[in-house]
Order: sequence, then structure tokens, then C-alpha cells
Amino acid sequence: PAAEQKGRTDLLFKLMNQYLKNDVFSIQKSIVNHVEYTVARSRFKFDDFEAYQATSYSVRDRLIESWNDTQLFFKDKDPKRIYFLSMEFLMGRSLLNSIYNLGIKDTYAEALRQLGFDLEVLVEQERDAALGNGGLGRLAACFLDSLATLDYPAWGYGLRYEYGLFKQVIKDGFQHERPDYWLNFGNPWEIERVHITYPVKFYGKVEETMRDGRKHFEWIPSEMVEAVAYDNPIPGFDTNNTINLRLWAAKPSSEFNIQSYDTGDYVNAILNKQHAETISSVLYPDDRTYQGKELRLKQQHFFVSASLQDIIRRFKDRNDNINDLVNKVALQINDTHPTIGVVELMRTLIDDEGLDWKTAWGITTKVFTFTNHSVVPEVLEKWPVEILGNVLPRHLQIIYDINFLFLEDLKKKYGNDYDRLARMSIIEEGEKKSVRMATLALVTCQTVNGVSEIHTDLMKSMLFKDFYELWPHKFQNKTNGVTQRRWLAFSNPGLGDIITKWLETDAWMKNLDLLSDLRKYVDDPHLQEEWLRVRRQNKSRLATYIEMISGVKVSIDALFDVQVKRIHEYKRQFLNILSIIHRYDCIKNISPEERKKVVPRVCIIGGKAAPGYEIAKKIIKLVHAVGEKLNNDPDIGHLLKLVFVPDYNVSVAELVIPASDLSQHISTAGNEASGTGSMKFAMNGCLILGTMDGANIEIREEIGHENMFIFGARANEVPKLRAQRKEFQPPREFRRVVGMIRNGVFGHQEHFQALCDTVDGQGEDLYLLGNDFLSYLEAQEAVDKAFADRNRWAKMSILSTAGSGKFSSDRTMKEYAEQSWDIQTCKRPL
Ligand code: 6GP
Repeated sequence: PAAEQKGRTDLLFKLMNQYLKNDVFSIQKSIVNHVEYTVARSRFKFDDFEAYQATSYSVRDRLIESWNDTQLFFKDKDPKRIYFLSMEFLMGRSLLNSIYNLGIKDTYAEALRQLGFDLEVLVEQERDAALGNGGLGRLAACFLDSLATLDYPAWGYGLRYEYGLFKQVIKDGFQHERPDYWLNFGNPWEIERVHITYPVKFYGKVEETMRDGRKHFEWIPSEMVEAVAYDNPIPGFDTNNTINLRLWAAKPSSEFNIQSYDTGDYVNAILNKQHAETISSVLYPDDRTYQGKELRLKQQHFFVSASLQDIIRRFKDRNDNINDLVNKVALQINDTHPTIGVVELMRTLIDDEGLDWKTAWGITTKVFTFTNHSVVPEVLEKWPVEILGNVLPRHLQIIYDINFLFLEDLKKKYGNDYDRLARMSIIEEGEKKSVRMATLALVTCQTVNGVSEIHTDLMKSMLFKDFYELWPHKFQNKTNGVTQRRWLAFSNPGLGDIITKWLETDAWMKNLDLLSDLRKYVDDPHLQEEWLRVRRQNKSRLATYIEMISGVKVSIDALFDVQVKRIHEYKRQFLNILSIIHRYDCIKNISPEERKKVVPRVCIIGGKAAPGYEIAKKIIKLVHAVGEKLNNDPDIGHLLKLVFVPDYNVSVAELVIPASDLSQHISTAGNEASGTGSMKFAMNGCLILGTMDGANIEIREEIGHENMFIFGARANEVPKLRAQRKEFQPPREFRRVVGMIRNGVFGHQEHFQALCDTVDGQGEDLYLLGNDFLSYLEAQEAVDKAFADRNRWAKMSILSTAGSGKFSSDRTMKEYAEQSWDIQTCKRPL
């Protein structure tokens, strides 16, 4: 057998003795092969989409090589790994990012050119993978890029939704939601692993028996669903490591309930089973409200249960002692959505592995770490006990046990301080009892972190105050970051080239702190010229796009003023619109002479509203109504335009961000946990108009107050201002613009009343638009003044980029690795 084995190895080596080659000819060959043999078209006749498919498959071959070798290397070294559990990964497109990261972008571009195709055109054929809502999901995607690039032994785990975030279609200015059939044309970036499947259990009952003199609980489920793995290779930049994002899809279980086929109603038995597959079919489109829907809980349990089974299987491949789990595995939960996994691990360790409670608890509480992504208590997830107990009966028991022991401990410390006990209990009492998932996470996780300094401070002083008093050591801050590869180097290559030229190195792509060296040249007129030239080219691209989608012609000499993000009252798109109306009103009422002094602006707003969020949808309609009016007003001309960019997503962001002069991050202070859009804009030399909220505060520390436009109430003033809402008289300017909407200047009078009520109704204006209005207008004036001075603006723009070094997700990932996960890098040699 040894000789046979060697013969086989020699043969395999002969068959595949090298990696795929990356010269132009080899790449062309692999593309054309895929045209013929994968896409099944003729090599003599294939269109852009087929060329995109074949190109992607050829890139995927290269990714698979790197993926396989990285995973073998990890397996061999068996380091402690980090598993990043998240309900959302907002990846966007993969083609360009992959070939850039693999270092083969130019060769691919040339190979395609010779074949008669334009890489830039092919890239546009790809559908966005929109398996996320906004900030939280996109952050997870940036983190994966950084983890791969930094050579950490990491995996992502999530759900393979068949329908990602809905597509936003605008009709007559109203948002309509359409399903995102992103998989309809196939997805070359994933690898289906038909043999990697795990059963996931639901419903049923728990039976109590005695085993070895100990109580034993057996969960007898009444539904079982199979989770099938889909692997998505994530290549690092400038490294041989490619990590994995494993997403689970639900398939009906083949073993469970076999007898139901034998009842004579074979067809209905199959139809009944089909509903199992719906678990992974659709992403919930609300990013900050949770309605306690059973399907959502099932999604959460489904993906964490499959992930944990997979993780434990991998652990056991190399380890015999389950107690070593703490040395080999770190589990990060992205917000509370995967928290049920903590309970699932307890259940597995006790019921399946036979550990006692104390040992299981010791392990569980050491492996999990938790990130919170919101500031306000209202958005914290809670599951009605009734639903949880029905779907996951054994889990509810365990939660009660955890809570019992926790409250006993609390009583020892605080005595019978029942108010405090009630506040801190995992179970919220009341008419309908519910399980507080954040509390469960706080009690069971090793650390908890906020995503910006102010957010972490607010967590400690407000949101989780009691817990901070109890366990100050658990609390950490990890200010968010974004990947400079996707968000600067690849989406703004012109600016990237200038940076590389002036810094005389492209090392900033892996060490963003180097950007600070740009400060040395900030006064150099050559740099300023080059800088502005590239920014103009980017604006011109965006102007073409705007004309295509809206028919509105915009001047690239105007200031491009952008607010793109999910539509929320707290993010205050309405405040932005009110100031645009104010500007319009001012221009209308000044003389032609004075108009000459006005700095022309193109205001761009984009973002999706959650389908059931009526006020947010009215805001979208208002943007259109105001745009309609002022874009067609001959008195205004090019001085002011307002356009709505529909279906804002990762790909649209890649176009918009490099072309923006000013971007707005104007949430009411104390409401935005961090904000990551601001970081992408700042990196690209766009100036920020913002409040002292979230990461803006730290951006200001880095970039300098003088290079940003900051306004509005501070977070510590907000509670008082809110309390005084009833007595507050908004300024005349504010009342005037709201009045214009109410009086039908923009039509749809009836439709907008409810929106206006939110800011000037009795005791309303929760987000303090009226309070901040004047200081916002002042900041806007400062913007105009700065923009009118070309050199000054160029300088501020360069300094924005120069000050962005801190906001790389590489920095964030290093902090997690060192302070939360305790993991080391594991770099595969070539
Ligand atoms: C968002 C926060 O709103 C945003 O401020 C932050 O930058 C981002 O998370 C990443 O940390 N939160 C969500 O998207 C969310 O769903 C539950 O929170």
C-alpha cells in the first residue's frame, strides 16, 4: 500500500504540479475555457455578461487554490481561531476586489482587452451581494477583508439569504420595494458544499431523565431543517492567505419525519416540508427595529447552531479534550442577533457532551465576545418568552437557569435591591415576559464593546450602566474602521495613485497611518492641482450617472453635497432638506446681482427606508418633491440642484464617495453609535459636515476642527433640550421652511403633514431639528465660504485624507485580536 500511495501521489503531482499561471496568455486561456466549458457558450461568440461569468470563474479558480492552501495550513498549525458570527455581511461586488487583492488586476484588464472586452464594463455586470442592511453588515464585510489581509486565522459565519436587501424603485417620488433576485443568474463567488450539512432542531419538548445519577435533559424536536454550507473565499491583500465566509442555506432534512411520506398523501408531505427552506430565504429589512417575529428567531438559531456544530467538529479533528476549546476558539457575536448561540453552546456542552453545568459555563463564558451597535435602549432585541419557549424549549430552560444563578449572585452583592434586580434580570417581567438578548450577552460574554469612544461611554453611563458598575473590566471600546483597499485604493484609483506618488510608496494600503505624511506637501501647488484634477474626473463620472438616472444635468463646478445612508429620523435627512429649502428660498429672494455670489451646489441624497417606516418614506417623497420644484425653477438654474440617488448600495457608494466634496453626518448627538460612511468620505478627501456624534468626534481629533464643519447640540445637552421641548420656540427661519411644506409649495400638502408634525407638533421634535437649525445654517455658510477659496478647499481636502489613518479596519481588527480574542497571525508561506 505504501508504494501504491506513493505512485498515486506522484501521479497527482504530475497532473497538477504548479499553481495556475498569471501571465496574460494563461489568464486568457482560462477565461476562454470557462466560456466553453462552464458557461457553455462558443469561444467565438459571447457577450459581456458571459465574459463576466467566465472571468469570474477563472478568478475563482485562483481563489480556490489559495483558499485550499490556507485552510490546509491553518489545519496543520491549528492556531486559536476567531469565528465572526453575523446575521449580515454586506459584501457588494467581488470581481474587482478579488483581482486587486490577488495582485492580478492589470493582467486581467490586459487579457480582457486583447479579447475585445473592457474590464470596467464587465465589472458592472455583477450583482451586489446585499446580505445586509447598512452599517452593521458593511462593517462585517470590511472586517473580513482586514482579517484576511492581516493573516489572522479567521472565519465568518452567516446566512445565505436568497433575497438580500430589497431593491428600491422610485415611482412618482415614492419608494417601492422589489425583491432582490441576486442569485437568479448564478453566483460564481460561492462554492456549494453539498456534503457539509448539519441538522438544526426546532420546537418539540424536553424530556427529563436520570443518567449516571444526574438529571439529563433530552430535547425531542418536532422540526428538523438541514443547513448546507456555501463557502465564499475572502482573499487578503498582498498576502497568500484567503479566508472563508461560510454561509448557511436551509434545505429540508432528508432523515427527519420519514413516516410522514407514508400516510398516502405523498405530494402534500413534500409541499409541507418545503417551508423549511424559507428559513434562509429573506433578510429582514429593518435595521433598528425588531418585531419579535418567529422566523427571525429561527434564522438566528439556524445559523448559529449550524456554525457551532461545524466549529466543534473542526475542533475535534485536532483536539480530544473539550476543555481546550477556550484555547482554540474565539466566538465574536455581531450585535445581539447571534446571542442564542451562547445558549446553544451551553446546551451542546451539557446535553450532548455530558459536561456538568459549571464546566460548561466556564467554557462558554470564556469563548464569546459581544459587540453592541446601537445607543438607544429601544432598539435592543427582546424575545417574547412565549415564542422562544415554543421554538427552542430547551434553550428557554437554560436561559432561566442562567438567570436564576445570576440573580442569586446579584443578591449576594446588592441584597434585596429589587429595582436593580428587575433592571438587570435577563427576563423582563410585565404583561408579556421577554428575554433581553443584550442582557443575556452581557452576562455570558467575556467582553462587550462599543464602536466609538462616545458610544462606549454612553454604554457605560446609560445603556448598560448597572452592568458597568458590576463588571467594569468587561467593557472595552473598539472604534470602527473601514477597509482602505475597497474604499480608497480600488474605488478611487486616481487618488490612490497620487497618494502613492507623493508618499513614494503604496504601503499605505496596508498601513493607513502613513497617510499622515501627506501633510508635508499640503501647500504644494502641484499636489493641490493633481488632487483637484482627479476629484473633478470623479465628479464628472458621477454627473453622467446622475443625468442617466434622473435626467438632471449638474455642473461639476458646483459643490457636490452628499448625504447617503439608511433613512432614519435620527440621521436627520429631514434637517438637510429643510436647509435646502431655506437655500432655495434665499436665492429666490435676492437680486440677480447677489445671485452671482452664490456658491452653486448639487445636493445628493440617497438611502433606503425600511418598508414599514412611514415617516422615512415620506422623507424620500419630500426629497423628490423639493427636487422637482427647484430643479425646474429658471430663477435658480445651476445654483442649486437636488437629486435622489435610487437604490443606494455598496456599488453606488463606490461611485458616489470619491466624487463628493462635502458629506453630511448630522445625527442628533448621542444617537449614532459610530457611523462608518464618514470614514470612507474623509479618506477620499471629502469634507465632513457633522454633529459631535459617533465617530465624528474622533475624526475631528484626527483631522482637526478647522478642517471639518461641526455644529449642533452636544450629546450631554440633548437630554435637557429634549425635556424642554414643550417650551421651546423654534427659530423663525425654521418655522418658515416647515410652513412652506405645510402650505403646499412643493405639492402633496396632505401627504407631508404627518412629517411636519414630527418637528413642530406639540412637544415633538424628538431629534431636535428646530434646536440645531440655526447652527446648521451657520455651518453651511462656512462651507460655502471655504469652497469659494479653491486653495483652501484643496488643502482641507488633502488634510482630511491625511488625518484618516486611524479609521482603517486593520487597526480595529488588531485591537480585537489583541484585546478581545487573544489570537495570533498565521501567515501561509508561498
Ligand atoms: C449601526 C450603527 O447605527 C452605526 O452607527 C454603526 O456605525 C454601525 O452599526 C457599525 O457599527 N447599527 C446597525 O446597523 C444596526 O443594525 C443594531 O444596529
